[in-house]
Amino acid sequence: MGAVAGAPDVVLRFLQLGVFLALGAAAVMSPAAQCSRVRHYHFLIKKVNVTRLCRQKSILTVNGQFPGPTIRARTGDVVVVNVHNHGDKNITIHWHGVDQPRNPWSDGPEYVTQCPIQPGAAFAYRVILSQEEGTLWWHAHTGFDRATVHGAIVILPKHGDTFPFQTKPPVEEMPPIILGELWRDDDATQLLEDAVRTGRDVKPSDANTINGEPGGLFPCSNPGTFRVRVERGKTYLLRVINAGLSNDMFFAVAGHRLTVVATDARYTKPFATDHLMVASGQTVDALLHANRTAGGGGYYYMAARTFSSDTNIDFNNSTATAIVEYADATASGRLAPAPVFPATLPAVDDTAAAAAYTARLRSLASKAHPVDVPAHADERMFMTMAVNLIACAPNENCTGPHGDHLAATLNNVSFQNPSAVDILRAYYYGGSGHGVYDADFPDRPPSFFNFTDPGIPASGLVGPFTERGTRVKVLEHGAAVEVVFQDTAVLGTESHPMHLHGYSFYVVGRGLGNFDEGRDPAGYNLVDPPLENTVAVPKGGWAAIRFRATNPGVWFMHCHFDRHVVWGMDTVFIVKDGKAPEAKMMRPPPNMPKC
Ligand SMILES: *[C@@H]1O[C@H](CO)[C@@H](O)[C@H](O)[C@H]1NC(C)=O
Ligand SMILES: *[C@@H]1O[C@H](CO)[C@@H](O)[C@H](O)[C@H]1NC(C)=O
Ligand SMILES: *[C@@H]1O[C@H](CO)[C@@H](O)[C@H](O)[C@H]1NC(C)=O
Ligand SMILES: *[C@@H]1O[C@H](CO)[C@@H](O)[C@H](O)[C@H]1NC(C)=O
Ligand SMILES: *[C@@H]1O[C@H](CO)[C@@H](O)[C@H](O)[C@H]1NC(C)=O
Ligand SMILES: *[C@@H]1O[C@H](CO)[C@@H](O)[C@H](O)[C@H]1NC(C)=O
Ligand SMILES: *[C@@H]1O[C@H](CO)[C@@H](O)[C@H](O)[C@H]1NC(C)=O
Ligand SMILES: *[C@@H]1O[C@H](CO)[C@@H](O)[C@H](O)[C@H]1NC(C)=O
Ligand SMILES: [Cu+2]
Repeated sequence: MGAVAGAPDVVLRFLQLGVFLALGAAAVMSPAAQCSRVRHYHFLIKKVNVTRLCRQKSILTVNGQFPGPTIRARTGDVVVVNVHNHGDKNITIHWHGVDQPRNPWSDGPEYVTQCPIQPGAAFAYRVILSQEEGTLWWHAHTGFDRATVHGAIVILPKHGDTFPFQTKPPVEEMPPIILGELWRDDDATQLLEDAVRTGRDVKPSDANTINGEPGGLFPCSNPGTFRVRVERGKTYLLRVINAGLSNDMFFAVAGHRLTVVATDARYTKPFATDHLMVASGQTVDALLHANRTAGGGGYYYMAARTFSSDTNIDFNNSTATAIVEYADATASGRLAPAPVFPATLPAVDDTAAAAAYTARLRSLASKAHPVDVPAHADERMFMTMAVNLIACAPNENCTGPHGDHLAATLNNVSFQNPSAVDILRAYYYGGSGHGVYDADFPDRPPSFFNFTDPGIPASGLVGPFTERGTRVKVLEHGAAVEVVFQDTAVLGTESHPMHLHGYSFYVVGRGLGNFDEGRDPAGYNLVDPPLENTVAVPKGGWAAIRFRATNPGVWFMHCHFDRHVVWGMDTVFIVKDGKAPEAKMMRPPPNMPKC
């Protein structure tokens, strides 16, 4: 098979949707299952040259495509992706937001669930779609490789099922809209490696992108700038993915309100909004009703700009654009008028616009379909998040703040990846970890202070220094788990998008300042909280999540800003097997990459 390998997304982008719903190309009927299918894809990791921002550069891609190929499937399908590494470095792929029931073997984070696929080697991932429906994505889970190694996963309802939202006429699909970041001159992977070695911050990207292109507000914008043609009177389903490495992003379409219907591949109660705020790692499904009347030329920008929770942190203050073009627009080519820019796109530092959007996300709960949010928690964890320092060793040259190494922590532990063997293998074969990890990740921070007081760094009472460790948290099978993430001001407050592998979780509460254990739980939403895989914890605030630990395995949890990942704002949950055979981890596939 591998029909999709060659499917030129670039061409498909300009086609209307009938084609997109034609799932046949890559599908193979499994003899065992009538309703769900096994679909096969081939991913060839290779370098290609592209031109962006007036420069030619070599980038790592899947199948030579940037963004990479879209995986299309239906709820309940299994997608087998054969990854062949024809690049010149180690790589792994993660299926972001796919719960992978009982199957951590195919989850992807390097040295957490697998050893990387080395140059010349291959690995077949089994991506098991269970409850997910809507939009997810896949990306490299090694260093900064996901800057260019990423693509969409579109999960349609099962055959015969319909979307829970109704539109008249029926909704039309649009190609996925992937927000990303671009470095003009630098190799993103090299940038990160240099930053990690020297301890300094990573240079910010030179542009945000929509489907790999900065768009018309930049010099040398490519003819490849993403354009989508719409027909008046039709309603389109936009699938927006934030693949950015360090940016949360606002998104809006000029002249059109959007109706949000899902986030992180879980449906939401529909709501109309002038802008989205998509945190790094998150996805949003939204409807666009193409109802602009003639006049205005028929060209509208869709635009993405950074939402910066702390403008003291360096970022590129510019806006990526793509174009929505009405089929009956009055002129075309050189005569086409400049597209209208979305006046509703919030300013980069508009924290209120970000919070107002996020507060409206609610899952589809009703009497007939109550959500299964745990009413009580068996395990309660309170996790402080901080950017810290690690002292420079005598034999190192550190160019981070004060001549030390930048680091980041959860509960003052700066997570260190093992490098000789992965945690999953050590757990599965070794039981107690064989010295690869320690099962003592703390449930609480070592000290309590006024976490969000901006005076902390200067106070001298709380130092910025921390230590590394490979410390994991072991959970009993079936435990109801609550985690409260608390931002701190140790080296400055900032919003952090926290992502959990292996699970979606309910976001039951959020607030500004310090979490109050006595007062805040009373305000939790246990009725219709949104089900997400990535939660944007507000700058100088907290967010509370709940989930039931029914998926056995080894699951990474980390900030989705990639430099924070390598600095250590991570931990791992090991969820034990249950008693029943169907509550136990699957056996490893025979072809796991070796270290
Ligand atoms: C990319 O460009 C470089 C320099 O122009 C060239 O040496 C190399 O062969 C090109 N690579 C590919 C894959 O075309
Ligand atoms: C963004 O980065 C580009 C490339 O470095 C630079 O030319 C531009 O001035 C920057 N724009 C802003 C608004 O920061
Ligand atoms: C277009 O549709 C939106 C709802 O999606 C509605 O709010 C708006 O008033 C409509 N505009 C026109 C010009 O009909
Ligand atoms: C970003 O750019 C806009 C427009 O040039 C400007 O008004 C705004 O002050 C800038 N914000 C920051 C934080 O640099
Ligand atoms: C540190 O810097 C000095 C001077 O630039 C250089 O000679 C030395 O090799 C560097 N050491 C390391 C470990 O990079
Ligand atoms: C914590 O710090 C904030 C900001 O400085 C301050 O407003 C608040 O009163 C402090 N809380 C306590 C309990 O000291
Ligand atoms: C974090 O750990 C380091 C090293 O053990 C310690 O010196 C520091 O005081 C701790 N910081 C906090 C905020 O607890
Ligand atoms: C690639 O992976 C192998 C196996 O884990 C490891 O030994 C090697 O050091 C890695 N290479 C790099 C450049 O990290
Ligand atoms: Cu972070």
